[in-house]
Amino acid sequence: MSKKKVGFVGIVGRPNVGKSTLLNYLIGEKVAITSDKPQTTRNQILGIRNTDTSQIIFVDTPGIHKPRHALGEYLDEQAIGAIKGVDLILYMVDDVYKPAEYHVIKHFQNIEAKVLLVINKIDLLKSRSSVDDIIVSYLGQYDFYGVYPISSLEGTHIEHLLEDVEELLEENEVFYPEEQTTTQSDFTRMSELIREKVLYHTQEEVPHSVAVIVDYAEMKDGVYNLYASIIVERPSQKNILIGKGGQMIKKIGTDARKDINKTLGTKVHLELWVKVIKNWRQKQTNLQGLGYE
Ligand SMILES: Nc1nc2c(ncn2[C@@H]2O[C@H](COP(=O)(O)OP(=O)(O)OP(=O)(O)O)[C@@H](O)[C@H]2O)c(=O)[nH]1
Ligand SMILES: [Mg+2]
Repeated sequence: MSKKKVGFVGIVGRPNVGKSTLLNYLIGEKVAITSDKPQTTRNQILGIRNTDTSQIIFVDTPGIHKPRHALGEYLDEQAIGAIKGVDLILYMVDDVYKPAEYHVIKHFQNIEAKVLLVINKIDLLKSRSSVDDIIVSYLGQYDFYGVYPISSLEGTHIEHLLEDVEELLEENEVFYPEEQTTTQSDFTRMSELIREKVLYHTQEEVPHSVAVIVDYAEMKDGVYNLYASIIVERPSQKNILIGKGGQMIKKIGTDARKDINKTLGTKVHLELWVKVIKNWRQKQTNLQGLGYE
């Protein structure tokens, strides 16, 4: 097997800066779900990008924040674990330096991997000077290898970032078959797509209180039958998710089915149940079995 530039590249930063949007752009498909609400990503998600000259494994991570419950602690552990385990780090921000960024930057001490500062969402900035303001605000915070203003949504300046990433990786045998784009199981991907629709359709505490598990799936007469549970923390949240006359759960199901159909390339029949596990996010023991272990 021929050697290529190969390595693991972590995408880390505060919640909602656009890490998963970048991952999806780099891989060319929806590997990770995204939303306008913070703490969307809950596990490390590997996206594999193959080119003629490289195999780069991007590791998307949960946004680093101050945890308020066992799930929050789990999220930070996932992100910090990635910082310690990768060959290169993309540290993503979308605004000028604020003290909360220190909770990310402090984990860059005593690591060997180079850290590239990626300034995302430049499509939202009004003028060139605001990028400069962001760059200046990060001066002295850490010895970054380079600074890369990009837009993950529009794909702006990402080629330049990729050139430098490839340059910095070492030659090696590839880790994964070239057609593989992620290491997530189909069940995980499908439950995540369902959770994405919950995030899209609900507000305030509800999106954060939701976990999704696939209970059962089978292929029958060319149709993929999928049975999944949406777990919430309180009966009132269950009522919101079901909605008046079942309207909300129907909307979530219809949207999820379309995405799952696109991912699997087969007809899908989806049935959703809503269940309450009281305050599941608070307890370590409840996280296990819901995909967070
Ligand atoms: N305008 C604009 N919006 C963006 C860009 N990148 C991401 N977004 C939006 O920012 C929001 C957050 O994006 P995500 O990719 O889910 O952010 P994240 O950093 O993965 O968030 P967590 O998983 O919660 O840590 C979504 O509404 C995205 O559409 C960008 O370059 N420009
Ligand atoms: Mg994310």
